Amino acid sequence: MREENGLEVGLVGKPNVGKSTLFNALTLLDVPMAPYPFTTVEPNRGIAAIRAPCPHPEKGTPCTPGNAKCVDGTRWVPINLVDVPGLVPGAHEGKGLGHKFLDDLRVTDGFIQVVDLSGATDAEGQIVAPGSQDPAEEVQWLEEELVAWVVEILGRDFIRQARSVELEGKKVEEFLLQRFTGLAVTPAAIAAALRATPVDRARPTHWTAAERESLARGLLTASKPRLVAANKMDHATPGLAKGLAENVDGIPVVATSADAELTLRRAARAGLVDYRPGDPSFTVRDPGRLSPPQTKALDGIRATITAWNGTGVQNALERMVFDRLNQIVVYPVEDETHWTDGRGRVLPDALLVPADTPARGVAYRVHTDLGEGFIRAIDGRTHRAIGADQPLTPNAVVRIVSRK
Ligand SMILES: Nc1nc2c(ncn2[C@@H]2O[C@H](COP(=O)(O)OP(=O)(O)O)[C@@H](O)[C@H]2O)c(=O)[nH]1
Ligand SMILES: [Mg+2]
Repeated sequence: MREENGLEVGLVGKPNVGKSTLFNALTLLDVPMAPYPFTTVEPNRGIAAIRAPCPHPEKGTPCTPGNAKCVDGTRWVPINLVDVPGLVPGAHEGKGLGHKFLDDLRVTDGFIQVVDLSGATDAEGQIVAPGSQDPAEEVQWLEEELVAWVVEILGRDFIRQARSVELEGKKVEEFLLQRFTGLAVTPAAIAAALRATPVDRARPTHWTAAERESLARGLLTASKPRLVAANKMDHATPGLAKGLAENVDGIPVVATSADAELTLRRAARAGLVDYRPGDPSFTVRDPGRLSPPQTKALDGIRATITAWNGTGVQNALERMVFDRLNQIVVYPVEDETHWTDGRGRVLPDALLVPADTPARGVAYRVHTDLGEGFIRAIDGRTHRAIGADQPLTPNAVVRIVSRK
């Protein structure tokens, strides 16, 4: 079940921090959850959604969504989410679910690292005294695992390969791109890594171990954007939240309660509460229908989300997609006046694309033929032409004019 051409975001972290709970909340799919390590042995894939304002109120006509449903003027745009279990110290050496873990990570566009803000799980996910573990260390520790992994890939048969680069006068960019094809690394990420670590491009055999490590770090930063979900905020140990603050080593942090979000989404589905993901509050429909334990659970959740201004879960996913993966939503149409497709459907598609995608690239995403025959795009609001190389603005309504 993969949304075609869609983004894929991974959920990563040591066992027992709440990855599967977060996954279930964001997808409302049921996968096993239990307070012990490795409940989730197979990676779980599902569809989550991020919110974008729907342009339909500007037209004053209802929309006819295809891929992304519209609720009161908000579109819910699907993305792929994968729950990646198996991170333990030494994962890059095959510990825990080591290589499987790294394999799942390879294809993601970026990931959310879930850490335990209660500080009550050790590196293997065993329950320990609250506050005895520092979640900021988990972030550094994952970074080191990933760097070790990339260094290892870079180092495979390195000297022989590097020598052939030198003999054949091959471009080092090409060499690195080939090396990391499996890692979903783009030429732009390689260029960024090479800017950050100015190695001698003509002589890779001379690269020092420190240079290779620094290159690996740069590649990771550029190709796997990350966000930290500081989970179990409902049981946060005071002080730990401060240690994470707004970011840890430059990686933004969002406090979450996956547990509260899952309960609220389930209660909403059961018709017990009115709650929309991302809302800072909820209302109970009929307090008389709730059992005493339900009332107690919802009271607890209310206290948490009042203190933290929501569960943070939807917000974390959206910051990942919009801020870290730098995506925008655009609405391709065939008729720039009525904002319809060929069958008269209003704003049928909401498309997620990287913000710097030129208009022609957006055309390719709609259909290869549209990209190949691209003449120009037309802005559905201003009716001005948009050139092939011009990026679109967030929430653009756009018609692609094509020869094909
Ligand atoms: N207090 C609290 N517990 C949570 C939260 N999210 C998950 N948990 C609990 O943490 C335990 C491990 O959760 P799970 O999702 O299986 O963790 P995973 O191993 O990382 O997939 C379960 O008992 C969850 O109910 C949360 O936000 N707050
Ligand atoms: Mg799990």
